[in-house]
Amino acid sequence: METTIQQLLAQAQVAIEQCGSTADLQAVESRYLGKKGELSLLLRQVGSLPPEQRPLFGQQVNEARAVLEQRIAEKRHQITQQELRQRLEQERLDSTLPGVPLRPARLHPLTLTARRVKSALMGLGFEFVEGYELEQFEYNFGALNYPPDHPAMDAQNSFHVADGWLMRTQTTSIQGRIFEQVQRGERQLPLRIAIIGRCFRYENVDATHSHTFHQVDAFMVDEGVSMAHLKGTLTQFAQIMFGSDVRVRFRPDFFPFVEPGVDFAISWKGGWLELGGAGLIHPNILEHYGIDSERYSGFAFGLGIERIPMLQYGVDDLRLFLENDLRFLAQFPIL
Ligand code: FA5
Repeated sequence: METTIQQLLAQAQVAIEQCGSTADLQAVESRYLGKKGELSLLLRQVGSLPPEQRPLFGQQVNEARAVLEQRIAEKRHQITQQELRQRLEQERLDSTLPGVPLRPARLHPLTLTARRVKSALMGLGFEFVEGYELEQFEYNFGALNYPPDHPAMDAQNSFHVADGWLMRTQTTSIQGRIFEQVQRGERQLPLRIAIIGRCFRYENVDATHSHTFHQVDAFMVDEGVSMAHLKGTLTQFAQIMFGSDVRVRFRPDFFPFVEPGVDFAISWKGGWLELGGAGLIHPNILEHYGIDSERYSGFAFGLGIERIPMLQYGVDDLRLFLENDLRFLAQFPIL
């Protein structure tokens, strides 16, 4: 019997030694030490021994079990260490690989321009307000003294969205909303209001026209406001934006909401460059909102934002500002 125990022990130790994984070891453990394992079977034979041999036999089997348990524990520790080393080796991160370069973030040139325009006009005392891109026909045209079916509206072909609603074609559409606030007593005269925002026109896209573009509009209403104030303000504005030696030129033009109406240009590289439209707010509009046009008058001007960086950076196609090609955008200063 003793030899059987010794044989079994030797056999089990060889099996343990040969294990290459924790799964192998698990199998060997249950084969020798499990409830129905070899050692348990051996122990069951105790009944067939003469009584005086039984205690010794039991003791030997238990000793063998203790030896195997210890051996298995050692082997398990050895295998898990080995498996861990293997995984660490396989999953090793190669920190010498070059990373993906990060571009420094920068603002879009139109955003930069809009911020400059805003700070220039705020410096001249204008308050900035927000308007609506989806606007009522009434504010975009009607409130601005366009007679019904007047051809001036054709110059601003519109995206009509629903009956009475369109995508605003000009930021001048804010005027009626502000005058209503005056009428309701929510705002007091005098006014110095400005707005920057997207405008939309249904027109053929080319190097200087897009279906979507940006405008800035500014207007002032007070006692005794004249073309002199308009010219002074526009000259100051143009000098802040383009340089202190820039001059402003007016030429007669027609917009239903101003009288007189002009287009204005700035002196640029020996010539004149047209920037936008302007004039004195039509008395009809002031009267329509209950503002006494004998006592109060106002000026208004509006221009396209895209024009400004086009001039400044010598960009000859406005579409480049709207396509978001990083090769183009990355050429502008970060701030
Ligand atoms: C107006 O929109 C008037 N609201 C301007 C105004 C305001 C006049 C206040 C008088 C008093 P106009 O349609 O000319 O006017 O447009 C003004 C500027 O917007 C143009 O000079 C141009 O710079 C820009 N603009 C107009 N249409 C487009 C377009 N399709 N794409 C890009 N810029 C445009």
